[in-house]
Amino acid sequence: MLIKQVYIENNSVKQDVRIENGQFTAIEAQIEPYENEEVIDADGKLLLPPFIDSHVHLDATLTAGDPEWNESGTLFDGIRIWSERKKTLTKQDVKERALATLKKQASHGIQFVRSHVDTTDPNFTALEALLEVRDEVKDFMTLQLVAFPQEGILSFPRGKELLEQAVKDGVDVIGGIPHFEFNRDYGVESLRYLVGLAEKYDKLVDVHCDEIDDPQSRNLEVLATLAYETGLGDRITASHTTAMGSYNDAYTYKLMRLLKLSDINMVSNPLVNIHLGGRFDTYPKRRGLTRIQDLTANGINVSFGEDDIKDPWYPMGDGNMLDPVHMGIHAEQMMGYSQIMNSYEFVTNKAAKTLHVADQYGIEVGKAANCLIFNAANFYDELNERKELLYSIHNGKIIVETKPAVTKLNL
Ligand code: 17E
Ligand code: FE2
Repeated sequence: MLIKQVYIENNSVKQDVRIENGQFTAIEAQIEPYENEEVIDADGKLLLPPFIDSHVHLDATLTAGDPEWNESGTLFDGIRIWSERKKTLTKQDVKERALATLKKQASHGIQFVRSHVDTTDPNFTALEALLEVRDEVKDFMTLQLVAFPQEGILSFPRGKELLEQAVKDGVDVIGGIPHFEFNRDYGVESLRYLVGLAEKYDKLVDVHCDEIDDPQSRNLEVLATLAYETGLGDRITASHTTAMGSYNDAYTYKLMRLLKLSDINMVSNPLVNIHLGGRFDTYPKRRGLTRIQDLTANGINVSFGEDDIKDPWYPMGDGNMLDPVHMGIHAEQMMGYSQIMNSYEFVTNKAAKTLHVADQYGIEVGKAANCLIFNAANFYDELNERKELLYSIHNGKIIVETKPAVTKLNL
């Protein structure tokens, strides 16, 4: 297959891209087609590596309103409502909802997903379902599963045992929720425990860390210290870290040094945290996000997740990574021209680093032919005008194709 005359990642010069046997085999200014080669004429269109959702909860997806709507809009009511819904889970229910969401995500150009799955359920219904789904979708989606102890490791009956069992059952990543543990000591002990498991079983780590508007919530410094001292470094990710939006500047300055030393990855979920954050404030009201701009300026890897798609925490969501990017650059005031232009990085290359798929990822000769072609010339236009995803190509195969609709104006 030959893709003609695309702008690769906002480059100002058009190039041709050849795909053979599922790999990129040539990227040059002009390539002549072979006889009978399939040619995609994409003159002046944007070519990007595929979208990655760094953080979503596929076990809860598409359950909004069941058994009740989250009217307060707090994280805590979300956890309470989910805890009720969890009692009625069946494997088929989880599989159907997760598959529907993954197909929706694929239709918007996502090819890699990291999903948390609640393991504070002694039946492991959602875990068993998602382990099967991971296998069933592998031809169009790389799905990583995080064992996520939603109700705590030390604060939930047999929490430690359940987490280790989930790891043995085959998750890819180990999670935690230190700010939700009963007390600070439990928070610290939970982090030591889960990082110990990651060393023992050779797994990645992704912790829901300090997702609360409380400047005293300081588990991130503990997790980063563990990342540094164990040498696990960028195998560890801190998700949410919204308390950082409430930390004072002196403390944050000191923390930044440790974050850099530790090489930890960070994930922000702008849609969900702008919605859940600041709920206990009247006015002034906090935005409830981590310091995306500061972290990025300090060279720390930050990627974005959608977090929720119609569930007890967030009633919206369509599986489209342009939504968190759009919200993120608004809420964090990252609207300089080059910031907008480069904002695709939060859901592509930076996310590939977080998921540890960077070696199989990117528009380079010799790599798997995974890419997206948009009906726009650059990412600024794409994000602003939401042009069609013309093609999503996965391992050299077209898995999504859109014919632009024609709108007629009778003015
Ligand atoms: N659970 C949690 O602790 N925090 C979240 N943002 C979601 C689930 C979606
Ligand atoms: Fe989350």
